[in-house]
Amino acid sequence: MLERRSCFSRKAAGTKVAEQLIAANVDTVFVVTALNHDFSLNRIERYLALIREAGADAVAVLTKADLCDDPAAYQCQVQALDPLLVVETVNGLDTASVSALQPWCRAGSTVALLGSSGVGKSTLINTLTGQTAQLTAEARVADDKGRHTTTSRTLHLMDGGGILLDTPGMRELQLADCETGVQETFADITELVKRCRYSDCQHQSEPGCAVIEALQAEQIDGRRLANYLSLMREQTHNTASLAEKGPETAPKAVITVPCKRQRGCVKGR
Ligand SMILES: Nc1nc2c(ncn2[C@@H]2O[C@H](COP(=O)(O)OP(=O)(O)OP(=O)(O)O)[C@@H](O)[C@H]2O)c(=O)[nH]1
Ligand SMILES: [Mg+2]
Ligand SMILES: [Zn+2]
Repeated sequence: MLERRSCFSRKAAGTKVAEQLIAANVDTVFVVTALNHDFSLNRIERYLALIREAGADAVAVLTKADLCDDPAAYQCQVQALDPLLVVETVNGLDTASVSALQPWCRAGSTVALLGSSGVGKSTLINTLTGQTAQLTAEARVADDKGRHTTTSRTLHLMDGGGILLDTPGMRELQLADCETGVQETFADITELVKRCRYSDCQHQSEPGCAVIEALQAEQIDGRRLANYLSLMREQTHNTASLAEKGPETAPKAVITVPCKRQRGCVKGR
């Protein structure tokens, strides 16, 4: 068995307290979002936190550009989350459009596609591999929600040697043990937090809170701050629940994960 370089997990869906592995040894994750009702900056930030924690690179892939009136406006909104994030806007059904994603799919690279049901993950796999191995199905007309067509994770080899991992659309992606990932995703807010007067500041109404000052000065966005606070609370809560459950019930496979971000660092999970 190969040593894991990167590892994705989430808190298992529902009320169950357990960590669920999603994928390992992934180099890049395409965060697939459709330019329709599915579009959510909060959800993209949630995925980015998970990916940064796992030590993989993220590419935001905005699909269904052909059905959207103003794809560039959405692209700007996603780019504003992080100036260094690669954001690609594509028509997943069109080979020329999807070729923008080829640089991440080189020989020896593994790319996982994550995103809600119906956003076009399997469609991208089919177009990138030039095959029709993956079943796809139309989303509901009323709200663009997918039909959970893909039900298992599968690997697909590209002619050039890249490997693509198709995954079922996730209904729920709860973060656990993801503090560093959240901090990296919200690097602007993390910098402000360091300047708060009290080290245990909750950024609600404390005096000398640099975060609230920045919000009032309109240097940070209210939506982004609310999502940061909510993801931090969620991951702290889930991490505590998993720890309470004890190591004997945790899946054996996730006990130690070598962390790619810092060579030689072994992150206990
Ligand atoms: N017009 C257009 N349709 C697309 C695009 N990408 C995907 N679709 C269509 O959207 C529907 C859903 O695509 P899928 O590839 O099945 O979505 P998925 O993300 O794999 O969904 P699950 O397997 O349920 O998680 C299909 O009818 C696709 O043909 C796109 O960029 N443009
Ligand atoms: Mg699918
Ligand atoms: Zn504060």
